[in-house]
Amino acid sequence: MYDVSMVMGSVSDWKTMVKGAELLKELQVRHDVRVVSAHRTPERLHAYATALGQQGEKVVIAAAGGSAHLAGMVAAYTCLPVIGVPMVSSFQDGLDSLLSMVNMPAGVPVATMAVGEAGATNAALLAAAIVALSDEPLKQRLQAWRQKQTDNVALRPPQ
Ligand code: RP5
Repeated sequence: MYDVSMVMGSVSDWKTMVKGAELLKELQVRHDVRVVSAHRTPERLHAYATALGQQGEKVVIAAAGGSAHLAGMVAAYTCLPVIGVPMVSSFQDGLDSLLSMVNMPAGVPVATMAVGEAGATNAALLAAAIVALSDEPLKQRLQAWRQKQTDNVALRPPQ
């Protein structure tokens, strides 16, 4: 059983998404990681998206770059919250990924994060926050993580 399903369009996205996966692990969020390409493996996409929820998944994190259709296509199949992470691409540092992913038609939502590693990190935190709505121990772990982050911000730069 998993609370979060992470899916990415290519193995090449893993170098970015591993940041989010590591954070989910640190927060002890049960998660699964898959590679599904909207264009190269359309049948795998259909099988993956229509099975969502069967393993207890509550949230999906979907990462893709370029045309970045994966998150939107997953969202087309499921009413679970879908958090999209646009990948850095060879064109304008991933601005194409961001604009494609964020520009969903009304009626099929994707919560799109920042491009790249910041997006991967925030997707994990947002997914954890959604799961924590019905998981008090996770809520406390998330609050502790945020407090530690706050405590680690130096008052001044090193001299
Ligand atoms: C997208 O195309 C993937 O999500 C990846 O970000 C990008 C490039 O994929 P590869 O050519 O590296 O497999 O579908």
